[in-house]
Amino acid sequence: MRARAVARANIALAKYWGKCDAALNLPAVPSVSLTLDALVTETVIELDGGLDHDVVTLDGSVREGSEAKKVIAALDRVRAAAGRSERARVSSVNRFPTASGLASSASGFAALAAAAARAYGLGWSEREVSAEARRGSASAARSVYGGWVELPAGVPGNDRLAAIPLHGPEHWEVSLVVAMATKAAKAIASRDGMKQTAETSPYWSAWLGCAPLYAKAVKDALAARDLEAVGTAMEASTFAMHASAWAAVPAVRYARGVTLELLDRVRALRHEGVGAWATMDAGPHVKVLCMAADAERVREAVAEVQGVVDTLIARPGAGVEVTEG
Ligand code: 2P0
Repeated sequence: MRARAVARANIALAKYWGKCDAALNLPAVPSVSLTLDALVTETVIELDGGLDHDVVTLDGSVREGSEAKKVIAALDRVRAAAGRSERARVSSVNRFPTASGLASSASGFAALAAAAARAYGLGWSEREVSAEARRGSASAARSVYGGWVELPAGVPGNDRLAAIPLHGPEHWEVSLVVAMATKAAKAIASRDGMKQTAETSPYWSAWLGCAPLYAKAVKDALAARDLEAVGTAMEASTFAMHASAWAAVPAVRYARGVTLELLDRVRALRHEGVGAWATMDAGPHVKVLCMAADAERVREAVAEVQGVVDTLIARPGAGVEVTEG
């Protein structure tokens, strides 16, 4: 059996940061995201009864040890659900338009869950694929669906948590302009950064208190297609997440000088009359939400900020697509 899946990255408008159950990888707070068209992972899985271990290839090179561990753990869960034991060859390629240092775990684990479920003959619904993707990486649960997606907070011990599609990609003509601040790998993995925040930051409980309010504000404003209200809640969620991380001991800080310059430029764009709002994830890049009609102007403005190494314009994208053979 051979299956191929294509999935796209997503960016959170209301941020996920921290877990309520690390063993089951359940998020402590709800998050709301937009799946993007521009950042694609393609994964092919082929079962091979002659193999005595899984062979994992990422971007053309075979990965072993810790790099393959989370992929093999996902295959083990799918095999257990299917009552099967054959090992597999997994080959995954990130078709990102640039060597951007942008996160690929969301698209990667969404494509892996969908391809593995199909290859092992499970007739899983999107909801079941999303729950499995969440075990690999919580943000991956959201990439199973296209467009605007919510991942509710988890309940400790409940492994069925999956993302919920809110609106399809056609809901709203927006763009997300990505300004890349470096092409280097991130300094602190998000999994480690959120753990350190939960364990040491005095602002952790404040984050747990405000994150659900921002997620609700984003959802309500999305339904009304109110860009200013979405952008305002998105920035509030972003800065609260990063503030909780900065206050960890030692600090978890992803922003660099260029990141702050970009935030200033986005605020200046608003003073110039362009509706543009910024978000950042577990890295120094800045992503700017704006109407599609303003995307090129926003891209030109952020590209001029000193230290920006590349830019791209992403649009709302589709959910996971899986084919056999
Ligand atoms: C998000 N991030 O909501 C947030 C905002 C980064 C900052 O989801 O531990 O790679 O694998 O569940 O999904 C990054 O965290 O973490 C992330 P795990 P994941 O998009």
